Amino acid sequence: MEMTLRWYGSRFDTVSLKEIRQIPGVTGVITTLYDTSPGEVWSRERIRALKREIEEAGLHISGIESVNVHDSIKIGDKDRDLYIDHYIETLKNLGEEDIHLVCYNFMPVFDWTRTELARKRPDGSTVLAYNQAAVDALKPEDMFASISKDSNGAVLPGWEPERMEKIKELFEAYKDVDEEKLFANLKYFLEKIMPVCNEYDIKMAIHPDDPAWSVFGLPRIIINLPNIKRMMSMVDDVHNGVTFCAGSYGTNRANDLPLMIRSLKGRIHFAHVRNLKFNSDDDFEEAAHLSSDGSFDMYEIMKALYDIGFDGPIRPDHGRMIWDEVAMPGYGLYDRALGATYLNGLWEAIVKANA
Ligand SMILES: [Mn+2]
Repeated sequence: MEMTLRWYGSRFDTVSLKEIRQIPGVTGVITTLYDTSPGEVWSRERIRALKREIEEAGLHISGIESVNVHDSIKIGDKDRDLYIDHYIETLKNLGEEDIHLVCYNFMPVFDWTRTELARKRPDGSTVLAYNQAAVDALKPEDMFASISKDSNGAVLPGWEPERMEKIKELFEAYKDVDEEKLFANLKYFLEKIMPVCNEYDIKMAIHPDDPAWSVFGLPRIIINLPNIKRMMSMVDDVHNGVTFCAGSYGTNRANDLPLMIRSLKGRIHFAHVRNLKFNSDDDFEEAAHLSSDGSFDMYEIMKALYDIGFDGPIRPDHGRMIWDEVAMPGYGLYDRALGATYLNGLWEAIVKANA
């Protein structure tokens, strides 16, 4: 595996490449062109400039998170072929620049959903949290307003204000899209992009829905092992794989994370590893990466990745806000650096114990 950190680009991220370069064991970044909209073609010039900036800092691009999928593709409306063509063009340009991993998601309307961005934990750190009763009490159009006040001024991925302004229209556009339709639209998309993925050896790694169940009555399909297996078998190509996000699949306590990892051997192209602390089945908060701070056994998760021979990029995921850092919620430097170091320590111990 290669340890990486997510980076939103110098215009958007409070963390610098220099700081990332100084986290022991972190050699790559997972990045994006954060100011592009879903459906826009990424130019080779911009990809090359991003690549150069990262390489000049002594790092490299380990993958893209994300190239977002336009709503027309998820809805399956009349414009989808146009946006799929744009997506293919972007993949081609990434491939030409020697980039071979793309994370994306297929969640309708909302990206990840949380009800609090700064819940205080006993140690005084603040974390993202989710409470089902709080979601049930909200209208979807109020969701954005309810969390944006805690965003430290950052634009949250998937929660861009211009997108949220159109939320009622988006709900209307998705009204006939059920789980079966969403699966069919995902299949259509994957079949169209697989040729370019094969040509340039680009591994597509779908990110799970977070939380891993339906929110506001919208269909959610990338939520558990049977659904992932269905997704992989409906377009059976090694380039059609997954981002194994422990914190997202782990929101549903019925998901056995190490077992899922072992069942997905060869198709996990990217891993997000983080911990959650459950207060009940319907209320969880993001914890430090350390096993004892949350509800997951992080050793077992890393051991499962080791056992399947995982050799892709891995990254610590959302961190707590600690030491008075002000950053995009979940994406400060300090706690993610601690997370990377802890995960590297687990990995070293596993490698040596199995030598
Ligand atoms: Mn994730």
